[in-house]
Amino acid sequence: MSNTDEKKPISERLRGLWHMLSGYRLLYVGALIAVAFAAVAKTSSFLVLRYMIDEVLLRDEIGRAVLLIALSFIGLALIEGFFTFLGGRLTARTAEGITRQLRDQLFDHLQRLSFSFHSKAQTGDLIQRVTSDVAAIQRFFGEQVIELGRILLLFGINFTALLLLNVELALVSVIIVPVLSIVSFFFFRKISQLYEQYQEQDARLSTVLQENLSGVRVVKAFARQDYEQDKFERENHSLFVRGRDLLKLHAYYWPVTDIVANLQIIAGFGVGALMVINGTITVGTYLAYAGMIMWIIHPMRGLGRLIVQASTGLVSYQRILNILGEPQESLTEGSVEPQGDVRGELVFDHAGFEYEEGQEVLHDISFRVKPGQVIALLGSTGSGKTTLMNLLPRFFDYTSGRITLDGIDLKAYPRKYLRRQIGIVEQEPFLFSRSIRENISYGVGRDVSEDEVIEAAQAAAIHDVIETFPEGYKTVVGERGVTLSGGQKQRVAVARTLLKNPRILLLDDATSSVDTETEAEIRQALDRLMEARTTFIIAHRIQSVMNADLILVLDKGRIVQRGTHDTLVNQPGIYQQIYDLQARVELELEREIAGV
Ligand code: DUT
Ligand code: MG
Repeated sequence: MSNTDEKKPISERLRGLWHMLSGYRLLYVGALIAVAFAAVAKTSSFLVLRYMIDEVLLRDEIGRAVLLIALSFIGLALIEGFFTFLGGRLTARTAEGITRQLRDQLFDHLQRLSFSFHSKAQTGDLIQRVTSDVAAIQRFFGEQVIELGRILLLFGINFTALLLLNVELALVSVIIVPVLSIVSFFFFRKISQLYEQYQEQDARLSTVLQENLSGVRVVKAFARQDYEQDKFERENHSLFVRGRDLLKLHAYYWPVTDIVANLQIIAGFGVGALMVINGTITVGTYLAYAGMIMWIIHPMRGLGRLIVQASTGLVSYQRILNILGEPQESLTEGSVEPQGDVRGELVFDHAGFEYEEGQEVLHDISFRVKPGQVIALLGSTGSGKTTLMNLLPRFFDYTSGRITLDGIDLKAYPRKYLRRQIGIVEQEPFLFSRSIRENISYGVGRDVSEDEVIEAAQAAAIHDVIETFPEGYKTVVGERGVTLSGGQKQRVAVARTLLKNPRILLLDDATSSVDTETEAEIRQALDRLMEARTTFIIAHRIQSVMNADLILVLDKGRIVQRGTHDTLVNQPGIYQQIYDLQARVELELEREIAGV
């Protein structure tokens, strides 16, 4: 995702974060107000303290006043406690709410990103952004911002109160603030940087883990556990180093600021004591000042700490923003508003396609398909068969020439409409860890009855297999349920497509992982499926393609031969070679079986 990892200036990120609060702003402002009340209550208790000492104790007017003062102390403590509690509740509500909102938004966005984004993005990295980066945002709003508000308020209120008591004292007690600010700023920049590296490394580790788990069969098959373990340990160690560096920096920061802050407090106490001796201030003022200076300096120390912590939130926000900034592919946009179903007439007119600019993988593809015809694509691996098919549902858009469907440019159709009209049985079908029934009825877009599901499964020659499972159609696939073989998965995928009943059918090697006998069964199902539908079929066995209306032989992204089986067999070229090869193998097999 490095291509999009540009950085927005901090002011813009802050504005973005403010925007993120939408829907919760009132609640959040309420939280801040509550925190302000709590801070005012705290400062007031220092003023009550001063009043008590100067006006009551020193003047021997005890009695009723003491009771009042005691009551006001208790009252202020209660008020502070209540508002602190209220502030906490409101903050938690906001933080939970916006992180839920953010996670939804991210998931939604990820669902709508293009094929090309997902084929390049690393799953582990994406998962990390939806989980750990969102958690950092949650801390940002749930703890850091509110704490920041509290600290600023405490500072502002106490400083104002001090100014009212004695201007000189007030100024003395903030003399250190510029120094603390500079130190904090320096650490803030450094820590942001380190944290960013930490998060990147964390993402790398997730990717290694995720890839390793997804590819666990390959790892085992090649006995590469040691290699993978080394790789993981290397990345893990690197994460450790970064985490350690981060902590080290924190470890420098705290003592430095602690020392500076404590010096300030001692100096403040000293100056205040001198003023009492000189008679500039009263003892009550001094005691109130002693309490308040704590609430001026501690916030300043905390401020640095918080700004540093909040910088992690800003980094995470940037990482999330980079995903949200990826263009979505519109599902509904299109210059035509098609009604009903397509007929399925396709024209490729010198069409070409490139995944990366300047590297064309399909060149000059021209052919016509009438509605209901069957087109077979044949060619060696990497020749562009899947790529050609992927142009039809607009997983990718062709980059040169033209493709029309029913006479209208393919790019004019909304993707959602096209994808409803087109059914795909993929090369490696994916099943969700849900029940078989749900997998078959996935994406049909309407309620389907049990009978329909069974009918589709029967047609796809998988019904009998499902019946043998302990819970039949309710059996959950994968992880906690049964594991299906490659061929069984393909047949479930065929059933799913049958049920969807699309006008155009794309079969990408739909029978690659089944034996010849099952293939014959599936082919019957497919033949039924192909009736009256425009069908593209990719297959490696001549038998699967020989009945096609048009066979296209691809080589390195070009059509090198075209025609029906009868013409192609009699033409020197790739098709004839494949045919000869397969016919010979079959003949030999027959001979062997016959025992000749
Ligand atoms: N290619 C990419 N990016 C992709 C997919 C494929 O650059 O996301 C390249 C790889 C290959 C060419 O495009 O050089 C055609 O790939 P395709 O998957 O279309 O080949 P195929 O004919 O379907 O091969 P196979 O029979 O192995 O499925
Ligand atoms: Mg392919």
